[in-house]
Amino acid sequence: GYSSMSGIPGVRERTLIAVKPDGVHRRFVGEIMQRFERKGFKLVGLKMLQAPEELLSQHYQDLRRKPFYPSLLQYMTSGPLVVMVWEGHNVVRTSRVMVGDTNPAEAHAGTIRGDFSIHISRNVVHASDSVEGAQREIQLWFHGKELMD
Ligand code: IDP
Ligand code: MG
Repeated sequence: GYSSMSGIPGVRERTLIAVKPDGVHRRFVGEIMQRFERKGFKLVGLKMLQAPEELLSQHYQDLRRKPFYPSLLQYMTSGPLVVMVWEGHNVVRTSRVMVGDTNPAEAHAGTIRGDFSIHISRNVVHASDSVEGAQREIQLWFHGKELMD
């Protein structure tokens, strides 16, 4: 049965997906969640919040010296986020494929960014880019108790 899948290495992998303020404003929360559910991943954490700047500065710690960093923080604090943790086999890598290239102009049709965005500064969704990065981000955005087993 399905439960035996949890014995396969990597099957309990988790990633952080966030619908960014433009995605929430444009009513894409349901569409994005549906794509992950239909793909076969399991939702194990979910919250909606106005992100504190301090949290975002930790989330995007590697981008602090980029020229677009101030506008990125402005964008990410411009409205509420819907932050999720999804679990399943290879979820980190597969969700990056589902989300598409950072630059929507390069993102293929059929990906979230390819289908719903046109500019890198308003690219609708966040997805962790490595298993280690995902673990760091999940700890940043969720308490252990907020995640379902
Ligand atoms: P990712 O979201 O695909 O992982 P990162 O390089 O980690 O891409 O950048 C984080 C976010 O910063 C992007 O999703 C996008 O919102 C923003 N960003 C990245 N590069 C640029 C840029 O050149 N101009 C404006 N915003 C950018
Ligand atoms: Mg990134």
